[in-house]
Amino acid sequence: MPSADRPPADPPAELRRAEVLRRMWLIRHFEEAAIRLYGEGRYRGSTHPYIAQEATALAVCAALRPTDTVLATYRGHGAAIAAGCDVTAMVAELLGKESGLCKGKGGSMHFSHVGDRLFGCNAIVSGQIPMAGGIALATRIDGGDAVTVAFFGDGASCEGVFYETLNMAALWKLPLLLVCENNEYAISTHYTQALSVARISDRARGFGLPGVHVDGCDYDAVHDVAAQAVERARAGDGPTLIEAKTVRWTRHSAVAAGGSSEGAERWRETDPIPRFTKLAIAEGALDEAAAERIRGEAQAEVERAVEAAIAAPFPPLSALTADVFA
Ligand SMILES: Cc1ncc(C[n+]2csc(CCOP(=O)(O)OP(=O)(O)O)c2C)c(N)n1
Repeated sequence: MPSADRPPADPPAELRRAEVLRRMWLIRHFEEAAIRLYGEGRYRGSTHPYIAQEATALAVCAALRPTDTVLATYRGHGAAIAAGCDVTAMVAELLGKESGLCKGKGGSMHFSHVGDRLFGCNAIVSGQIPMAGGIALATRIDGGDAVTVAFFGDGASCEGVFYETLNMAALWKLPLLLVCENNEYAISTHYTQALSVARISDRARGFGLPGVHVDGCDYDAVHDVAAQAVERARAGDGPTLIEAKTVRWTRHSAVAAGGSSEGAERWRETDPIPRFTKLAIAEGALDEAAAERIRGEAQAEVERAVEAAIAAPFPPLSALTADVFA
């Protein structure tokens, strides 16, 4: 058949509007459950919601292949879902259960599942940036074509290892995407109080790599920028710094305050989910009933995961030193 007569090819599942919306709601409802379970005292430590930032991780990960690698922060539940991790195992991990993503030994801030290309979430601010550089270097040395993505915050972009990684990754043209999620605050410090330049993406210029600023709540815009950066990295042309501008959820974590209380609900103005839903409906990909059905199904999936996690056993004492390396 001549190409003009051929029906357009179906986009891959992760790019279809219904599937993207489903994953957005999975992240949103997962985070709501994480906050609730924390409030009920079902796990300790802290939890850092990815609410309001869902579009960024989903759009970046949709530009990747299954063999690529993702690293994220303690605010990493969204990246884990975007990377393909199982929601039931994620809730179990929150609660420290044996069926958890890391057999209950990682908790909210350390989700990791190599089988789903998630090479770890890190509680050390910026810790994953040089790790991602190292993985990208290993790929280069091994002659592979995988791309590594590191998600991190605006605060992390002020740490020394960020600059060291930019320098070496640009010098060696490593297959790396540095995705800075500028949600405006590092706990209580607004980024304008911490940056010597107007935009985090401006910092790329000093290292000789592209720096791109994008609206992190605009799924399609982030996907376009990420797809170009992935192509560049895979072609051997080196890293890209992407600044995805978002607005942080109400506060830094389920525990701590931080940020201005009068601006606490400002994230609702840039919330990517209603925006994406509106777009999908306007395009005719969904109608309102379908969008609501998708939301309800995602919520039900999370609630089933919560019930399973609560009922699941804790690891036995004999597992205490298993998977521990010294
Ligand atoms: C090396 C290090 N310094 C300080 C902290 C304490 N800390 C935890 S989160 C955080 C703020 C980081 O903000 P940002 O990078 O903007 O990410 P966000 O939490 O906004 O996603 C700080 C300072 C830490 N965990 N690690």
